[in-house]
Amino acid sequence: MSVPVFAVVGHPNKGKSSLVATLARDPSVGIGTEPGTTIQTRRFPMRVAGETLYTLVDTPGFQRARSALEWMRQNETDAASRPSVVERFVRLYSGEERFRDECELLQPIVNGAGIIYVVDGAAPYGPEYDAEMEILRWAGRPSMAVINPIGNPRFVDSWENALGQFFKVVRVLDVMMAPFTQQLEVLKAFGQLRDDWRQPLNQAVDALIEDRNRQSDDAASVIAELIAAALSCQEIKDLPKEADARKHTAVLEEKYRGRLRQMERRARREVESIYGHIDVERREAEMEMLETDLLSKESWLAFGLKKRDLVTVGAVGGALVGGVADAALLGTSFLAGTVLGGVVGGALGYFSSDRLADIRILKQPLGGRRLRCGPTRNLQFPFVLLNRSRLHQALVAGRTHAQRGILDVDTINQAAHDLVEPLDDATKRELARQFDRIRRTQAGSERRIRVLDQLTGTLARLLDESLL
Ligand SMILES: Nc1nc2c(ncn2[C@@H]2O[C@H](COP(=O)(O)OP(=O)(O)O)[C@@H](O)[C@H]2O)c(=O)[nH]1
Ligand SMILES: [Mg+2]
Repeated sequence: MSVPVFAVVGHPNKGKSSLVATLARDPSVGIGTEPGTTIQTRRFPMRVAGETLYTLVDTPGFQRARSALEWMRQNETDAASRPSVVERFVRLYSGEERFRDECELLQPIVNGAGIIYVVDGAAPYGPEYDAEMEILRWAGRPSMAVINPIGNPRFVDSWENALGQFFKVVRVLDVMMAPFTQQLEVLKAFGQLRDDWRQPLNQAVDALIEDRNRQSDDAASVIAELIAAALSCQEIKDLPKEADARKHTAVLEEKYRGRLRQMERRARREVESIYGHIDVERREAEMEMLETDLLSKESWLAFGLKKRDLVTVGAVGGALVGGVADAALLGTSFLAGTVLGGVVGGALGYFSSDRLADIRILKQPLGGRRLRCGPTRNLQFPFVLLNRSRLHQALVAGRTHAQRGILDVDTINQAAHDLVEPLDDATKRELARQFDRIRRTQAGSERRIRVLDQLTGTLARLLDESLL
């Protein structure tokens, strides 16, 4: 079965390269504000699991469409000969400066590629485009048009009328921002251009959906690991007997937060690479914000969590009570700890704790003392971390490879409502149970692996819901 090949052509600076980057998921496609960024034709195969689903050919824009068409008109004998006139044109002028860009962009079409003609729906239609469309019609290949509304859709209607006369299929697609489902629609439309492309493009759509699901499963697994690691995270400092513990707490706490920050950053990188976004520059409110998040009602509301959820969360199957009992046990008899930060005032402290983690001073068997920061017992913490991760994942999954700017991840300023659905009560309870189990299992243990699997499953479901 032949792999469909499409040449993406049009006027300079209309988003041809952006369309190629989006549909071939390729960040290496050159996109520029200056016309003339694309000088040479280049093929970009869309591969999933090593198999090429289709190939897009990026091309330079038309420069001298009118003179080119004039030459073709002079050399035509009858309508049936038009494709061969275009071929002759390319053969004749290849390597010459005058029609360099025309030859570059027509070559793949002469070689058999289908045509995708890109126009800008924010700029008015004008007769200078007629020559371009006429040449493409002469080439006699299956073709469709894409109207890319760069910034605004003001002229989309008039474009639709004009393009409808030259192209059987016309679609509006914001090539830089197009959501996944719209990309699939356009691929299906490509399939209508030629009978023997229908099946490969339907298969391509299936493969892309499957790949998308795999990506969200992988992202779920990364986020589950992040939450587990963050819940287990602790920072320890051993001190000689005479040392003043209070002098070390600030440093220890900062180290602890630094570790959490690093974990989150690493997980974000991993999620980005799952979606093929490597080396994305990120603007984010990091863990400092996380603590603000923990304290701020706004962030709770933004994520659809309410103060009363703490009670729901805390009441899960006696989980919290169990947790507190453990701590009390460790604190008094086993490690003879005291607590700075005033949280171990009993169970109530845990319900209302706004702190990320506390520092404990533990007596060592051979004299000296051990300072320990974390693991956190804050109940909001895993939820806030989860929602930060969901927001980031949604932004990354929704980012096309034509977008080259900074990825702006800011939990509170973003319209988090729109991107991540609030958790329903059943899911909150399920998550609370799983978080609690994580707190009670050792990293690397069989039980931890089982809980991680369950949490990954819950998260995969959550991420899938936001997929389409
Ligand atoms: N805002 C916005 N900018 C776009 C869109 N498509 C293209 N651009 C910008 O327009 C410029 C030209 O895009 P490019 O894809 O290189 O156009 P080409 O010359 O036709 O290949 C770049 O600065 C793009 O970022 C779009 O859909 N929205
Ligand atoms: Mg280009």
